[in-house]
Amino acid sequence: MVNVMDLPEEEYIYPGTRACSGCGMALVYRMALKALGPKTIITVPASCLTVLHGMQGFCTTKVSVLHTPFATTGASASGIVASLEAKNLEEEICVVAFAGDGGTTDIGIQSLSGAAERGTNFIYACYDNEAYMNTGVQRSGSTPPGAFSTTTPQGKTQRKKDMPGILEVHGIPYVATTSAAYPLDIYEKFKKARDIKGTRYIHIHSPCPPGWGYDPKDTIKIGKLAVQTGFWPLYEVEQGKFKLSHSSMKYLDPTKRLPIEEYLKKQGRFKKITPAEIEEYHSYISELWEKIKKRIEN
Ligand SMILES: Cc1ncc(C[n+]2csc(CCOP(=O)(O)OP(=O)(O)O)c2C)c(N)n1
Ligand code: SF4
Ligand SMILES: [Mg+2]
Repeated sequence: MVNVMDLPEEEYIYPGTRACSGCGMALVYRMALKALGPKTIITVPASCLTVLHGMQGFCTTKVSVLHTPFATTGASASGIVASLEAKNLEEEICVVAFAGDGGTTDIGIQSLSGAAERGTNFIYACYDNEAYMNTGVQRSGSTPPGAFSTTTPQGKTQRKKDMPGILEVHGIPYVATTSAAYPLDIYEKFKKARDIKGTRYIHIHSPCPPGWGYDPKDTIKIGKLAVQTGFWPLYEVEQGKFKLSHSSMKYLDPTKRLPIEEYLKKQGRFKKITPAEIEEYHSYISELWEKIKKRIEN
């Protein structure tokens, strides 16, 4: 297991980005780049991450970044990989697509699926702040039930799309979930993914203070609660083999999980959640962990 002393001192994001204070995504990106290192090319669709990079003429990162139209993240990564292959640089330089949940679960899903089906040699990272945040909080396929957004003023009624599960059935060599609240877990998973060939997919739960309605100082607390309540399990699927990550292991035991209410009541976006919706969370979490238990036993 990685410890804090293993982290490289080198930073690949310059200080003073345009992300909000307490942004989970900014922390995720910083840790991911530490693991990926300088020989990396990133492609990013429209999102808060585009904004983090700055206005035209500036770039807050030390690695090359391509800004691509919303639907084309997987396709643009495929193009970069093809050009590196033509120059025999594909072993040396790692291509990484970094997109939000809207750009992944809805708008970019077809080009991502195409790239995964072709086995394109790249990492696709989805930072999941559970809505279209950059345009003012609209619901996405990844918004959880009961959450307020400007397009679900009474709370979303559908479940969150299981994007890691969708990528898993593409038969790719590596799928993982992680969280902004577990920086070492992020580092470890990106580092591992860098050394695997083929399409690798990492889905990262990324709390967002203005979009979720909590104080910026509480980003880590909120992110941890998602894991501690069992709502967001951390795991890897390597060559089809499921492995629960260390930080989620103890939540196999339901008595160790914190009540989901602890997570929901700390966020303004769940202000109007009903008792029936909370009950639905209880069923969702039990079903999720029953499936995890079965996968571990098999
Ligand atoms: C084709 C297209 N449609 C809509 C937009 C407007 N737009 C820019 S960023 C964004 C939200 C992206 O949401 P997500 O992918 O979840 O990333 P986040 O902003 O949450 O980081 C939208 C709708 C756009 N740039 N291009
Ligand atoms: S709106 Fe949310 S995701 Fe976007 S920069 Fe601000 S904190 Fe980060
Ligand atoms: Mg989003």
